[in-house]
Amino acid sequence: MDNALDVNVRLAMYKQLLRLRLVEDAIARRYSEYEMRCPTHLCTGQEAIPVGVSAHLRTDDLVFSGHRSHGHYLAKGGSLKSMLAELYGRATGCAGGKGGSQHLIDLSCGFMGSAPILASTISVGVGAAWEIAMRGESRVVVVYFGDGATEEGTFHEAMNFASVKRLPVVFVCENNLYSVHSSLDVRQPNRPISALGSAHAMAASHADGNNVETVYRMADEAILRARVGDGPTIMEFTTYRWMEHCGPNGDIELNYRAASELAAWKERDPLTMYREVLIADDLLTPADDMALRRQIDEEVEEAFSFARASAFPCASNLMAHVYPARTRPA
Ligand SMILES: Cc1ncc(C[n+]2csc(CCOP(=O)(O)OP(=O)(O)O)c2C)c(N)n1
Repeated sequence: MDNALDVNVRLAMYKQLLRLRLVEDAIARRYSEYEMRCPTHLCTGQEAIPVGVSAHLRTDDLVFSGHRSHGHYLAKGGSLKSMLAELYGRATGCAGGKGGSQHLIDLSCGFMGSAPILASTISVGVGAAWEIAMRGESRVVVVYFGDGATEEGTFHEAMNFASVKRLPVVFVCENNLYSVHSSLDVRQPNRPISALGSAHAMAASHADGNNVETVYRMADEAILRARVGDGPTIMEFTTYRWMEHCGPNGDIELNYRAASELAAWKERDPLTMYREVLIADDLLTPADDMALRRQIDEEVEEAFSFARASAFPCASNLMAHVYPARTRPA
């Protein structure tokens, strides 16, 4: 291939894909022990999007997300130990054990927060981009959300404002075709979601979200555009969630989606497809792959041990970080 990506980038993206998959699989296995007590939305099957996007982000770039945020946090450089401790509700968690899976936040790596109120973080991300623009900085904001979030009014207000002010923000829609148990066809007319970005006069593109190199190339352009002050972009990636909407199980028995549809998407597994490409290109051997898996499994085990050995937050800290300290006028 003429314009093949750098070997180190490709291998790093494969490692990150594998890591996100093994983390989600391990959470699914451990969830039934009832020690993680927060609602948990796994991103299994959707990993290529945060991996391809984050490959272009600096630590001081900012990321906002919603309820399905594990991949977004880890790919941005978040600590696996802090994330798992958060899921276990421990004081060492990235939100001090008070947020759980849906409220990850870690300013040290530029992960500004996730919140499950659909689309709520889109407008907050646009606000952060406005500050960056006013300061004349070259930092970029990425906001991740699902197809369901585009049905909220705040999404449209945020898109309009970002466009009119030419803000350094990249909107990343992970279109996995479902909002809980409702398919896209019963919720939206037949048009690409990215067309909503075109209607707001911003750069807009739509592509396969299971091909990590496609995501990488599209994100490269969009993030550069934001960084040099050429305004916002919306990127819509089609993908598929393998697990139930919320929780560690499958949900095919609920009959809102066909087993054959899930099977067809599993044939297009972003991880397996990329492994095959790298093996065909002589960049990875099955033995390298096994060694990588062992290394990640060890990291995951260590992070679970850390989380489970950590203390719960003190009751006296309950109200800390809830509201800013009140200052009364004299
Ligand atoms: C304002 C608001 N309305 C409804 C909900 C309930 N809800 C939680 S997740 C979800 C579906 C989200 O679908 P999507 O945005 O496509 O993300 P996905 O779960 O597919 O990743 C809904 C409707 C909510 N959290 N917030």
